Amino acid sequence: MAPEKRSSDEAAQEMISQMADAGQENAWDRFEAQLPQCGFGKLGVCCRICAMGPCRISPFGEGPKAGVCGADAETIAARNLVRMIAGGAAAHSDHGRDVAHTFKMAAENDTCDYMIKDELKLREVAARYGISVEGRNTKEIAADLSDVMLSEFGKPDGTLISAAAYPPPARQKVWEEFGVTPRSIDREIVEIMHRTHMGVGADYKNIVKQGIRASLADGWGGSLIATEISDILFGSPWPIRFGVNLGVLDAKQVNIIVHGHEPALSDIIVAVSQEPELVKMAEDKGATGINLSGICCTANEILMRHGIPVAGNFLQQELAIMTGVVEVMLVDVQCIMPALGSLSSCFHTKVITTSPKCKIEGAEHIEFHEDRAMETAREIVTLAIDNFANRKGKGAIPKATERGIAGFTSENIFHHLGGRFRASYRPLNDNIINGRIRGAAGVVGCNNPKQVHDYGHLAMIKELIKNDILVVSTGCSAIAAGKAGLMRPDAAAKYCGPGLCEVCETVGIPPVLHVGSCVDNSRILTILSNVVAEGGLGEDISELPVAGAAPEWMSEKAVSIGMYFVASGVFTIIAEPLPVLGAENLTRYLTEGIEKDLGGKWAFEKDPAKAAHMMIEHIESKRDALGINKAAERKLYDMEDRRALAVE
Ligand code: SF4
Ligand code: MSK
Repeated sequence: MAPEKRSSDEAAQEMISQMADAGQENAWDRFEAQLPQCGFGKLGVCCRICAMGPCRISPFGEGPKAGVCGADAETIAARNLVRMIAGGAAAHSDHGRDVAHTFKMAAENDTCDYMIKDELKLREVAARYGISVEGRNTKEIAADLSDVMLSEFGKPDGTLISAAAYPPPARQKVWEEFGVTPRSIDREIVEIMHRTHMGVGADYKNIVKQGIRASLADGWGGSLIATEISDILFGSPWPIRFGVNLGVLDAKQVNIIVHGHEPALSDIIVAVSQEPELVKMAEDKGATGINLSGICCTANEILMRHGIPVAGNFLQQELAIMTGVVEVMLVDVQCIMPALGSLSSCFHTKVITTSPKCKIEGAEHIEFHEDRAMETAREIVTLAIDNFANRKGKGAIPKATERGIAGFTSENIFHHLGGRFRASYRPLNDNIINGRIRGAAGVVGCNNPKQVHDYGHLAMIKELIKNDILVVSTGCSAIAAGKAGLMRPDAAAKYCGPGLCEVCETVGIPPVLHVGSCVDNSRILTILSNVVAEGGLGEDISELPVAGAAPEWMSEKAVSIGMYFVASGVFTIIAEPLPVLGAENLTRYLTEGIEKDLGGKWAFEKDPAKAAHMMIEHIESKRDALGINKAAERKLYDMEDRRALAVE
């Protein structure tokens, strides 16, 4: 297949051609080799939960209507769906737990390689978690906060503190009445596995209900903990310039790419790769320096805090190795293709796994432990420097790079909208109410070879900003937007409708705001809560003129994210349908009925422009309901009116 049919990114197209010329296989080739993919799996009606199966239900009238145990299509598809949520919520939340352990170590140990970088945020978050902050020092507060947060994963009673501390009260009431207020994080995930075990739940709505509760434990629990602690420990992001795409690699330098999700090691690698002794060592080997860049969400973590360039998003991981100039690709957890192990054996590139949770055939393993973080980071950087001499040939780096601004958070975005002296959400709410900004959309998520790489993100985002919808973005979607120049402030004049353009140009922000990694979708939840709290746009998130989308999703984490947005009251649209279409009632519930229970619902639409218009239609319907679509009448004052207004 022609490279343009695989990716809309020129740098990616160039490397895809090179892989084809070199006879190297990539994700697109492997996808094609899988076709046609299993129809039962796609429709969600294949069950292999017990050894009486695997069972499958034919959705076309012929064939069995139930598995050996009697489970029908609705039960099977619901069980499969919520098990995806369990996988996604587990990944995010385990990430949160790991950062919480590092935080605890920093709080309790004076000689630790980590220290608390944002004391103000520590105090704010601690207060939200009910920890007294008055007259106490940083270490004491941090020690208490880390204990309380760690106990949120497995506490036996009660509900999550954050579920009562962050969302609007009206949202909390919806969850309480529907019975989905999340309890402890691990408990909700475990309960999914129990409820979907052979011979337990067989009522699809009741099965989905537990999926909803676990997704809320992810978004408002595990992911939120990951974001809050990362800000406290590694520093809260601030708007920062960055370079993006494969062209950020530099043939003259030692190239190290970090890839995966967790910031604990990569944040230390940033510091270590700038140490003069190591830079000197690289120069002694003939390099001009050490060039650090990232892929996927580890990239987003160190981009947001240090401005480290981003080499690419999910579907570019193999392409980066193909350039032949990567000395080390350092991976932690999640979204790392097993294919990297065998691909790297054709190059001098060393793929290094660092987590005991993620070992890959063909990769070297250097286990990372937070208590010897600097030491491990130096070992890895030295290994990359030594590997520079093993490079074969000049390599082939595509020229394409773009620049943009990232580093927006729920705390800092609106300092920009409000200006230095009016830091509040008021200007955002006012601009939505007066219609300059029609609403906001979160466009997030992965790449998927079923869609042309990046095209879904870009076509959707461009359609939204053209219609005066402000876009916030995370994960690989944010990287796609950055590569296309949508995170440059001058993108406003080029792509936006007049209202959004005016706001962006006045404040100096791009129309697409990079708010971080996958766990940082929790920042979007916090932004929505803050907009409600500011007033004038209803009492609940479900009343806001907002929508969410994942136009190229592929991972289980995206299902959990989508479900926690729906359960928070947000209309959420994805391209590849959830694997539930073989279960008619379940599909109808997720795309219609669930709205009555929770205020949000799912929609599936592969055409990104069409999907954007469904979001716009939804946003306009929310504006109508809020009564802010009535054009304000302009009163033209004559002299008589002016005299009447004059103060006596
Ligand atoms: Fe088949 Fe039921 Fe076992 Fe699933 S749980 S594999 S439907 S017998
Ligand atoms: S990295 S989950 S491919 S967004 Fe967070 Fe990208 Fe999706 Fe992984």
